[in-house]
Amino acid sequence: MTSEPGKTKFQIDLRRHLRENGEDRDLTRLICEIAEASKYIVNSIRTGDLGVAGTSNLYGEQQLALDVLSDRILRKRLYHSGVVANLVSEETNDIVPISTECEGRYSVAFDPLDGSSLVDVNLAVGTIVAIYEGCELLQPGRNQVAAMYILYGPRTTLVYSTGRGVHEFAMNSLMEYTLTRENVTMQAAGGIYSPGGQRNKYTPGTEKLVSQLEEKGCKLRYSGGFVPDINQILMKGKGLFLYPHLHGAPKGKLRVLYELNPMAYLIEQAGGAASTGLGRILDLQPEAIDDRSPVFIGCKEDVALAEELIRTLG
Ligand code: AFP
Repeated sequence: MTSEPGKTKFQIDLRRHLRENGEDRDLTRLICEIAEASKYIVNSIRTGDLGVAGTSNLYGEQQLALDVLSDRILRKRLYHSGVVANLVSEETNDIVPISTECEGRYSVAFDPLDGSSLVDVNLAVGTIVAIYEGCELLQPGRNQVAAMYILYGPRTTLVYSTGRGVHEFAMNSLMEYTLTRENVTMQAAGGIYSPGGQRNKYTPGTEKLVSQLEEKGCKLRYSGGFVPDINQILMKGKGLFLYPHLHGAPKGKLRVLYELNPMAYLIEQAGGAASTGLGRILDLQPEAIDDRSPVFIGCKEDVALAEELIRTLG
């Protein structure tokens, strides 16, 4: 059977997918603007000097670190998109008002280049984005209207959800994002564990969890980049990532606004779960933009086991 031009799975681009999913025009625009920005970010990662912010390049020009550069690229796009009210970036950590109008606009929290220290050693990094309707950014993650990430690995992929499934796109040679996987779903329990934090700082509950996962034969897969680690779990449909509360760091390491909320939204959309160990990540009420939280995220049964052990053993 010959398929109608433009109808094959591989030819559905991001904008068309959003349109066919019946998404709001402005939200479509916002997601596509972020996708556009990522093309410049990937280009900087591939070709840019690995300079430290404030140093100059061969021509004596000021060089920017990749995370600072990525932040500027994304910020500029969002600023001129015409659909953003407020934004907050992990890079600057302050809420930037773009429009006084809240009605019909979106507020965006993003980490422009998560895991940026891994670029120097040529490991995968990513951009993570949380989108809310209106002006408020300090609200529970369950109120997100969309979340997405872009993974800069051997291939560049974009994963998004607007509450209607989780969909993956890959950047082709023309730098267009075309659909590769639609409605990604997760199984109930997994064979992978990604344990963040030093083990000698684990509490008894986490220690027991990790031992049980090891006894079950789970394989350790941890890259040090939140985006590739979550992407592996999401795309394989199995596994548990944890960055728990530690002795000396009761809130763990990862940030609620920029990292945990968007990833929790995507994982839940795919049928998984995300918990602090004591409750749902998406129900956290952030008090400050740089709030952190312990996290256990991935397959539902693995997260339930984590909650049981953290509740009983701490
Ligand atoms: P950086 O952005 O400082 O490199 O941190 C990356 C990150 O926030 C997240 O992407 C990883 O999952 C986590 O930290 C890794 O932390 P450890 O280096 O402590 O394993």
